Amino acid sequence: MRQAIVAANWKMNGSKAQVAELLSGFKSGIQNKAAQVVVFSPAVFLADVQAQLQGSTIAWGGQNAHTADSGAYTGETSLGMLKEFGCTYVLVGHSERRTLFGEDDALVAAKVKAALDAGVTPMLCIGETLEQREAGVTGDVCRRQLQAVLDVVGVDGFRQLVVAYEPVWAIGTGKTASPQQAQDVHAELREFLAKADANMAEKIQILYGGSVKAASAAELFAMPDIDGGLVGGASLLVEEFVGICNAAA
Ligand code: G2H
Repeated sequence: MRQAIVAANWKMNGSKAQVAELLSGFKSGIQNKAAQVVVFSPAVFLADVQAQLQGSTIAWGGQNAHTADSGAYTGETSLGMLKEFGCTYVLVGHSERRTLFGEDDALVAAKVKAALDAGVTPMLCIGETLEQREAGVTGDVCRRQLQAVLDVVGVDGFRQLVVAYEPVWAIGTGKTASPQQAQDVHAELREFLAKADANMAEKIQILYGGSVKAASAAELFAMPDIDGGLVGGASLLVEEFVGICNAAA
């Protein structure tokens, strides 16, 4: 039995006041004790997040981290810094990082390894573009993205990470993959991972991301291979995100 995870990815949104309002709403509204809730905050708000979530059941993390411990990397954040602010998770390989910031499979794999070495759980994001889906290569693209990480961190690494399948065409577009479309890919990914290790594949949490809303969450989460969600836009609205969290089994 895999524990559901529902994660908020605030992306580059929010203010100190909004962070306080969202977190207070999450803390009072989320009734679901079965799911692990995680908040991915912009780095500058992590001190606020830590102060407000410490002692609660909600975990938090950074949206990105550098592979190096420290050094001349202007604008970057290290895993040690994230840990100092209580982060237990880090997002790696989000499609916005891959597309807008040129992160390729090799860098994503290096970041996953650095996170594992630092004892921070990576949430590894993968997914195909619309062009790739229409060309019928969704499975190939996702398998390639997983294999690149598997080559570096191996089965043992995969025992300690979470995968988020986020079809790029569904991100922030309002187009959600249908529960069956998402389930088909999740099942395919688990099958692929089972070739490396059946036990790891059975246990690994694979979340769905891409315009998840309170109204669509229950149906998505009811699918056998969908273990929760990574939520962007709807995580900036208390009622929506609380509804999504409470829909997770
Ligand atoms: C996908 C998702 C969160 P949204 O990027 O990672 O965002 O729910 O806005 O599509």
